[in-house]
Amino acid sequence: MRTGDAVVLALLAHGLDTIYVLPGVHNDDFFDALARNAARIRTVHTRHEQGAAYMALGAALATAKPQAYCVVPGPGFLNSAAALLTAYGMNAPVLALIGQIPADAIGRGLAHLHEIRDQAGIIARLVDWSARIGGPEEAPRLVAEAIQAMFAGRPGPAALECAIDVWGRSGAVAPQAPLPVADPPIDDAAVKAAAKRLGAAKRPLIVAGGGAQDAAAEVTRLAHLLQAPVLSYRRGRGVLDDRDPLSVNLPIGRELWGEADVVLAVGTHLHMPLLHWGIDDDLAIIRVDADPQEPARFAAPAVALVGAAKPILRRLLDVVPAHNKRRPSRADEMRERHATIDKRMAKLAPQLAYLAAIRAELPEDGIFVDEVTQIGFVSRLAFPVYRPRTYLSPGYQDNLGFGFATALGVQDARRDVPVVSITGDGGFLFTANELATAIRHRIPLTTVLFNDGAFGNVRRIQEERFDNRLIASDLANPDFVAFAQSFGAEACRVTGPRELQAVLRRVLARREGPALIEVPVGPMPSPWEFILMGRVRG
Ligand SMILES: Cc1ncc(C[n+]2csc(CCOP(=O)(O)OP(=O)(O)O)c2C)c(N)n1
Ligand SMILES: [Mg+2]
Repeated sequence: MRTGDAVVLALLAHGLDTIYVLPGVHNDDFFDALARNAARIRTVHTRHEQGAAYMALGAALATAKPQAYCVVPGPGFLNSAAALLTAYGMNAPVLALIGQIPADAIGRGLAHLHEIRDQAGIIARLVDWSARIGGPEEAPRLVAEAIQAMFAGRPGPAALECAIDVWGRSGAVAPQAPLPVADPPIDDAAVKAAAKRLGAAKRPLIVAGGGAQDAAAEVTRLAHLLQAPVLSYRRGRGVLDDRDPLSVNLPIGRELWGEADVVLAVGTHLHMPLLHWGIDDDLAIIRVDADPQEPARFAAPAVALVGAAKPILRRLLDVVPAHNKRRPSRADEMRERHATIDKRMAKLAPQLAYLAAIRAELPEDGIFVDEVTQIGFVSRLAFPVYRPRTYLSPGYQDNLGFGFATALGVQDARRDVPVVSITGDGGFLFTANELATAIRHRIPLTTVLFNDGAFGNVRRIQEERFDNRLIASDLANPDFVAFAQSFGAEACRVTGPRELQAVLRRVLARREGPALIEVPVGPMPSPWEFILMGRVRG
């Protein structure tokens, strides 16, 4: 069997049924294997490697399953790098298959097509696990090890290189079953210590991050048992249903952080609380994290529990009741806190009205894909999310251009539910070329583009902090409706939230192909006072 076929079979053996790609001569033999296996693995080709990698990222986020992309070496790999970096930051199981120059020329500087110095070294800085496939006999094991590594400890991307002359090489191939991923043993003494602290806590708070997405039921039960509010911001949204009064946003979470005696942090860097809000000796922090390095990175926690959140929280749920007392409901208190913050946040009315229009039409299991835009920033604080994995935000990379292409991957992998991508005029043109991909592969994504003719966020900062000295923040835009229509997409322009809602209703009911709704907007009120907030303790 040839190396390319061995890799395809190994992907199939791990449940992958789609690969996001941009072809080129280095990978021709692999693509021929994809062609000969087209009945079993779907090949989705994009118009830029960035798009392929973001689509794999979106598919991985939407499904919680491994997803793969394949690109040529050098420029192709570098074009995909922003998305690969984001996959790392989001702990997403993305497998990068990256071509290489002829095997015996690697590292010799002979000016081969797409040659790049130390590609393996660059890759190794971007992912935690990478290797080069040396021949067909190695392929099944390396794919299995890559995918095992993607789920072991802190999940994340992995990469495999393969040289141009290796993809087509033949050899004996033995099939390899997926390798198990063992959860680390749960530290029972630490569970007991955590349960005691939580049970005795007067003002407990739970902070849920992206690592809590697969433990929604457990977080919800703990929250109710402890009457502990659950703070989520970007990647933790949807872990607790926002219709539950215990679900709180960043400004309320900060108030509660200032008052808390015990915090249970699940699958989160705790970046905002630890770095901005402060800690002191009156606050005991319990960390649950898949990454053994994470809990003590900033300051040693009172208790650290290392492993996937779900089994650890299950064990905690077994033990907490013995140490807990019956607690009066905090629902009324939380409703009051919500009401107070909502009154302050009413100054964000323009963003809130558009978000309400989208929420009204996006079904409960529909998926909202965030982007670095005025509407996006407010969505993180105020877009109601009802289920895990239905609100996808780029996390700490917060990279412009994430939204549209990632959402295409989400909608491609979850064709059963509607997906809405929001974007600014700035972010959209990072990957707008992928409208061609959406048409070619009939991906029925709905995109709402808020056009203020500017890198609006940058522009407002220049107005407010730099005495209105505007630089590099105004944009010359195409006619977005004509632009989208020229690809064959459905497109229209709406004025105001009511019209947006009406059009969304029609578009989401049909979902035959990609649709773009342009919303011309003016400058929007700043959300930053609700995001970057000062110390409350320590
Ligand atoms: C990859 C990347 N480059 C640059 C930035 C800096 N940046 C943050 S917001 C922004 C402007 C966004 O403009 P637009 O998409 O139109 O959204 P708006 O703020 O106008 O709503 C820029 C350039 C970034 N976050 N990521
Ligand atoms: Mg803009």
